Parts: sequence; structure tokens; C-alpha cells
Amino acid sequence: MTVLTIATTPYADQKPGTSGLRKKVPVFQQPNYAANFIQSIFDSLDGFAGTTLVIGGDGRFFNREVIQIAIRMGIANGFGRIIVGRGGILSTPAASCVIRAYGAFGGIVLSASHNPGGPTEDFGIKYNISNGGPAPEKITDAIFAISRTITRYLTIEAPDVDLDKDGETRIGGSVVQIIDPVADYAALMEQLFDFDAIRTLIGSGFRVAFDAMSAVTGPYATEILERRLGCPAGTVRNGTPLPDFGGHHPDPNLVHAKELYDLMMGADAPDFGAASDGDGDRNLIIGKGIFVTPSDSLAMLAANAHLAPGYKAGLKGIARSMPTSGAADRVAEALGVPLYETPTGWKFFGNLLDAGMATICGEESAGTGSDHVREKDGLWAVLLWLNILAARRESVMAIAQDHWSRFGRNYYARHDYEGVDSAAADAMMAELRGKLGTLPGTAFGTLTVATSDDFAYLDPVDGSTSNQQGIRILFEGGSRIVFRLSGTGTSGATIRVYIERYEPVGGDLAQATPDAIADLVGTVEAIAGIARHTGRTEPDVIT
Ligand code: VG1
Ligand code: CO
Repeated sequence: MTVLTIATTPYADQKPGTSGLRKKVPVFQQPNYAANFIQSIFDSLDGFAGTTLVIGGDGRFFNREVIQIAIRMGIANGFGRIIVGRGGILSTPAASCVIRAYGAFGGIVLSASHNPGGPTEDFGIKYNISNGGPAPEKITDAIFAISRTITRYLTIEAPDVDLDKDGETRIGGSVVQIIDPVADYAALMEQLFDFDAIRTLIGSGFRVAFDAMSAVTGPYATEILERRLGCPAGTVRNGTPLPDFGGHHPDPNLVHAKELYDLMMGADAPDFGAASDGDGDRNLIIGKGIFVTPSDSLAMLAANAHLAPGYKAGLKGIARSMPTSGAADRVAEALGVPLYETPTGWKFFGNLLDAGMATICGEESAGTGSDHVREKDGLWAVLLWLNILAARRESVMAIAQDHWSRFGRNYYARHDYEGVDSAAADAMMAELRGKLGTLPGTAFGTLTVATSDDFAYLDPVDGSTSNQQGIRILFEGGSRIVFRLSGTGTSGATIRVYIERYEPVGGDLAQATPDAIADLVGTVEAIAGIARHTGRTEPDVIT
């Protein structure tokens, strides 16, 4: 086997965002674009000669091509074993599981998650470290720095590997191993949850609807829900992964999973509805007649996790991203465990999980997970819900109402302004930042600003700091509005506005969310001037 050194020139735009490098497919199709980034990943790492690299993706358009590139480059760069999910498929949580299960050095995960797929849509590449989690900022910064000066990449001359046949192929001194993408993950789920109890629940006529959104979770959900837990065929909808997700956004929110939402609100609704995103790490939970916000779901899962075998010893701590509502904080307090508030993105949870400081983590963007892997995990959340429902034998609605009556309710919504002119969005954030010192004490209608800041995180494990992670406006009485720019979009900027109001026990816990937060929504323009800066008067997506 001859290692080829191919001359290349750098691209200036390979800065990883919240979760890896995401660009439109035509950007990735430029000469050497993917190879440059993959070589920059390898060049940022040390000591991997002879070790194992995991490669897999969410099956979107361009997945197979980049997998072949990554296999050749992985061998040329000296990995001893390359493990690839059959068909090039590994959901993000399954990739994390496989990296851990096989003791791999790391993994390359090909996904743009909830972003649409297809020839003119999105693609992404992410590097995960040996704990199975997304590379921390120290590594992503190094990858970016290398990508700006790269002059060559390493590959080998070899035919494409047959991705559809399980087994091992020797290429030079390395082995390429194609594995079942579902088996290791499904086995892990069986360890964590009481499958017998869930099977009994299903057998009693409990009805489940799971929308895989034509994305990667289809094969995982079909194996686990239908084959192992006995849900009838057809429980998993849109269960075949398609390169363009059937032309939809594989984003499990109330806009893009509206069909499921309508089903769950209808007369003959199933008992439990759920959906997952493009790469399988997000979850949407809808009970019969009730949508559970991701922030509430995190809190409810944490409060009931001890009902599942994997968590019966209790939680060591709970971690949530800063924009996620404070609902989980009250559960942590009641359980007497610490609550950690991190910047947006799963990479910030890894250290806490590795150090045994947190057991369950979550984000308002429909991501929940635990220390079983180092990624958020859509099906895991679904199975924990099912385990809790099997143990409590109450409806989702009853569990939610009981939760609010014990902890109070955090009314919560996120307003997204998508595809906004980047310069205008930057100007808006800069202006807000400039006002932070003078906002406290200012009244907006009935609301008065108590404090305001730009969230900064000091990692309690490795002492690293991350600044400018979102602007927080906290009002007297505990309500808050958070402003930040998305780090996963691929066209223009996306402004995210997170709005939260806490209603204590004894208050009106049965309001419609838009009514409960109307005052706060009414202050957004006066505080941030979104319309003034961007011309947008309404958000594009409310979740
Ligand atoms: C978004 C979410 C964030 C999540 C990230 C990756 O990031 O807000 O909570 O971790 O997507 O999720 P941003 O920077 O666009 O707000 V996934 O499922 O797209 O990998
Ligand atoms: Co995702």
C-alpha cells in the first residue's frame, strides 16, 4: 500500500460551529474540501497510530462519498482499524456508543443533524473523541487553525469499500470493519431500561406513534420499538432513512413534526408520540393531548429516572445548557444534587459526565441524554419516558400535571428568526452587549430588568473558559429572555430568542404558553430592536 501525499490549498471557512462543520453540499463538493477538513482533524490529534477510528453518518446526500474519502484517509494517516456502520449509517448516539464499546481513539460523524439534506442542502462533519463525545473547543480551535494553512493531505489508492456487507477487509496494514449499526446501541438500551415492563405496557394496549422523519432513527426505532418491545408494525412512521429526508426538515419540533402533533391532539390519539431528528440525537415528546417542552421533559425525566434500572441508584447531578429553562434546577434542588449550567452544545457536558459530576443532561432544543454515551440521545429519551410510563401507569398528561403541582411550571418558548442578514444580526447583538451595563433597573411595561450579562462558562473540570455564550436579561420575579446567534445554520444568521416565566406552586399552572409569556414577548423589540436591525417583525419558527 502506497500512501499518497496530495497537494492542496486551504479554505478559509472551515470553522466548526456548535456541532461540527456544517455547509451546503456544493461547498463540500469543492475540490478537496472534505479531505482538507478531515486531514485537519487528524493533524490536530496525536498518538493514534494503530488505533481504531469509527466512521458513520446519518445517511444524508453525500454521506457515502465522504465515508469512502474518510476511510482511505484514515488508513493513510495510520489508524489500525476503521469501524464503519453498515450502509455508512450510524446515528450520532450510536456512533458515541460504538466509540466507547470498541475503545476507539475517536470517530468521524457525518451529519448536519436537523438541517435539511439533498444536493443543494446541508452536510456536516464532526469529530468525536475517545469518550464518545464531541471534541472540546481546544480541539475544534486547533482543527480550524490547521485548516487555514493546510498544504497536503494523505490518502491511499484503493477501490471503494463495500459498505453494505458486514465483515472485515484488510487494506495495507489496516482493517476496515463493517458492523451492524444498531446492535451495540440496542444492547445498551436493554441494559438501561426495563424492557419487560415496557413490553407489558405495550401488550396492555398502550399505543405509541414514533416519527423517524425519514432520517437515521428509522432502523433503530424499528428494531427496538417494534421487534424488541412488541409495538405493532407501523408504529414507526417514515422509518426508512432517505438521502433528502423526503424533502422535509428532519427537525422534531411543532412546525416540522406537525403531522405527529395533529395526530396526538386528535380524537383517537395514541397514548404516546415521539419523533427524532436527522442524526437521531434529538427527541420530541407528545402525550395524548399534551406537548411536553424539551425543558420540561428534561426535568420530568430527571425526577423519575430512578424508576428505570439504569438509574435506580439516583443521579449524581443534572446539567443543562444556559438557555434551557430552570425546570430541571428545581428537581436538582429537591433531589439534593448539583445543577450545572453550560453553554449551548453537547460538547460542554462531556467533562461533567466523565468526572461523574452529572448523570442526566439536556438542552431546550430537544436534546436529552445521560452518562450512558457522550451525545444527546433521542431514542434513549423515548425509552426512558416509556419506562417511566410503564412503572407509573399514568398518562403523560397526569405525570406532567403532577410534576408542575410539585415544582411549579416554567412557561417557555423559543423564537427563531432564520436566514437573517449576518451583519444585521451581529450589529443587533453588539448593540445589546453595549447596553448590558445600563439595562438593570429599566422598566418595560410591568417588567423591570434585575440583571443582565453575557453568559460566560468556567468549566469546573478543566478550568477552560468560554465567553459570549448568550445575552441574558433577567427580570425581577425570575422571568428571563436570552438572545444568541445560532452556530449550526448554513445560510445567513439565525437569531434565537429564549423566553421563560416561572409560575410557582399554587399559581395558574394551566395557562396556554403564549398567554403566559405574552408580557415578555412584548418587550423583545424594545430590548433588542430585531425589526429595527433586520426588518423582521415576526419569528419564523416558534418552538
Ligand atoms: C442548536 C441547538 C443546540 C444543539 C445544536 C446541535 O445549536 O440550539 O442546543 O446542541 O443545535 O444539535 P445552535 O447553535 O444552532 O443554537 V444537533 O441535533 O443539530 O447536532
Ligand atoms: Co441532531
